Amino acid sequence: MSLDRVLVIIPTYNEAANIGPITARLRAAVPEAHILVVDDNSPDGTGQLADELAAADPQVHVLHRKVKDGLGGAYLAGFAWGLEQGYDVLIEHDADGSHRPEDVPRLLERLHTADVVKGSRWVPGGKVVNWPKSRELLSRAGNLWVRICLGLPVADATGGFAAWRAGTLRGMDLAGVEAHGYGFQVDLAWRAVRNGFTVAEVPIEFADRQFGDSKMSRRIVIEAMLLTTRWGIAHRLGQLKHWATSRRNR
Ligand SMILES: Nc1nc2c(ncn2[C@@H]2O[C@H](COP(=O)(O)OP(=O)(O)O)[C@@H](O)[C@H]2O)c(=O)[nH]1
Ligand SMILES: [Mg+2]
Repeated sequence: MSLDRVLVIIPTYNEAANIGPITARLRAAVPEAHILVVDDNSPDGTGQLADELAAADPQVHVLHRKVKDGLGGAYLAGFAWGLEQGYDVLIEHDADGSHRPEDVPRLLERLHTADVVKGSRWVPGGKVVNWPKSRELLSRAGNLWVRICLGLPVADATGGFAAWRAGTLRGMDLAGVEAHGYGFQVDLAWRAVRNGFTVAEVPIEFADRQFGDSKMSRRIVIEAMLLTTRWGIAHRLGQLKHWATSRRNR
């Protein structure tokens, strides 16, 4: 299967200081890739800046959404657009510089022998730079909870840097995705694993944003925790039922 046609999707909400530099870095790091900015009508004019970038470069595209509707919704809209356009690979990439465009070629290389590749802060070689200790703790605790609930073989399930084969996304019922925030990343990884796809991780260096504000909120964290817990209870009950049935039939 060809992995030649690559689309990097960048969700944006108030990233006016970041969208130009990140687009330029991506174009330099992966010249063959196309870029899709999915902007939720940012009050700071990010959408207009993206339009200007697109007007100057046929490999840059923009999807405008009317209202801020979460990172999950933005990615689902971007995936739908990219799959319809026939891209082979769809990449999730933040606008704020936390993900390094220069790491994209390593994700793409690894994708030759995996169904999805996540950039991971929590595998050997991965690291975070300048991140507040509180954010690091939250990420580590969140990933531990994901592991306890779901037993996912993924160290950084909440991370938002990933390369998906189009066929993987097509094979995991995206219409059923429930989460909007970080839970969205867990939802996707969990869906991929349940559908029998192999999830690989490559180490990345994750740096805190220099410009603009994080959109993380208490609501996003609580959503992720509640959803993971609910999926975990269903998953563990299923395992218990399976174990009881196989014992009875022994
Ligand atoms: N379109 C869209 N993008 C969003 C939304 N929320 C966050 N983003 C983008 O998603 C990426 C990650 O968000 P960020 O605030 O950096 O989260 P953090 O890195 O966890 O603090 C950035 O590119 C944001 O601009 C949203 O509601 N809509
Ligand atoms: Mg960020």
